[in-house]
Amino acid sequence: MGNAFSHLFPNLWGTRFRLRDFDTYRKPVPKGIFIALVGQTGSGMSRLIHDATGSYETGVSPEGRLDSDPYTASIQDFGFTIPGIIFSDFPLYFIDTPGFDYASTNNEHAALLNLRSWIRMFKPLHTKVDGLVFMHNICTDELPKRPTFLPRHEVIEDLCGKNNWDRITFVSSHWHDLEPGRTKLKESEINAYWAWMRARNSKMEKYETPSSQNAWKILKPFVMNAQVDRERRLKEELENLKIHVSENTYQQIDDFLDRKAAFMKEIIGRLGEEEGFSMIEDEERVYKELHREAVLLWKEVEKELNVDELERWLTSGRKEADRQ
Ligand SMILES: Nc1nc2c(ncn2[C@@H]2O[C@H](COP(=O)(O)OP(=O)(O)OP(=O)(O)O)[C@@H](O)[C@H]2O)c(=O)[nH]1
Ligand SMILES: [Mg+2]
Repeated sequence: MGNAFSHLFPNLWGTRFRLRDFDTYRKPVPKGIFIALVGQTGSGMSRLIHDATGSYETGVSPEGRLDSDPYTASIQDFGFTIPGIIFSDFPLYFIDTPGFDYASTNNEHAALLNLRSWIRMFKPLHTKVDGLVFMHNICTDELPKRPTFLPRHEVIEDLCGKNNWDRITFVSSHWHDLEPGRTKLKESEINAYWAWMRARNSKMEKYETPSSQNAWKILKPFVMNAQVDRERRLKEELENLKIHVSENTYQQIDDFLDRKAAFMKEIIGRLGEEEGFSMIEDEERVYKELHREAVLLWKEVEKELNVDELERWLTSGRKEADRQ
């Protein structure tokens, strides 16, 4: 399956950053959709990314490797888009983190702190994750030894935004390796560990058998919610623009936003389903048409905003400086 998928999803790329690349990296224009994963070593964080994207580049640890050092050595992100869709329309990043071993200084709380530092350092200011997967290998016996998970409020708020507990999902894996008859026990262990989070609308999911379909079942709600958030932000920007453009242009953009959002949601809804990763002919046609329409609309907006002189005035200094 893996190899076949690699053909289908060529659009995955990884990034490692050195501090001197920092400034160039802080400027990416499209706001991303970020899904981060934390968990115990070997719980299957990298594997989940691999299953969703169909790429081995995510560095999944070899089958059968047990609890030694984390296979993923440093926090790393992977940009992924759907073939045929431009990245700014589906700017998804997976953030893979090294697993912890539940030692006193290397546990779930430390992993969240490290993730927060990494995002502060390498992502645009105020970046929040749209999804945080808390991965756990159900075959280990760690949970009963742990107190109920009670995160530090300010860390979660920095990572996910205020009161966004529903952006965090507890995902249990390796169910197919569990000895028969232990399911109920394991479920009650999870319920106890995640009780405080559950009371705040955080979900729990089982990653039953690793597959693209099951991976997306878990990830899709994050992406869908991120898309809905994005629509809200776009409408807000449009409202700000309203008094500066004609009623006709405003209406056209409003209508365009609705149509493009509906299109994106349909595409996202198919992720992980059979043939869900390539656009069908009809979709390709609609997507190209939307793109064409957008370019024309934007030209109209620029014309109506009438900022030619201002643009020249404000950018000429910069251009002079660039030349020197
Ligand atoms: N996700 C997942 N992985 C499984 C399952 N069953 C077996 N695996 C294997 O478990 C291993 C998990 O490895 P990784 O995903 O690399 O581990 P990790 O969570 O990224 O942890 P690190 O080693 O700290 O990077 C892989 O060899 C998987 O193939 C399962 O049900 N779910
Ligand atoms: Mg890993």
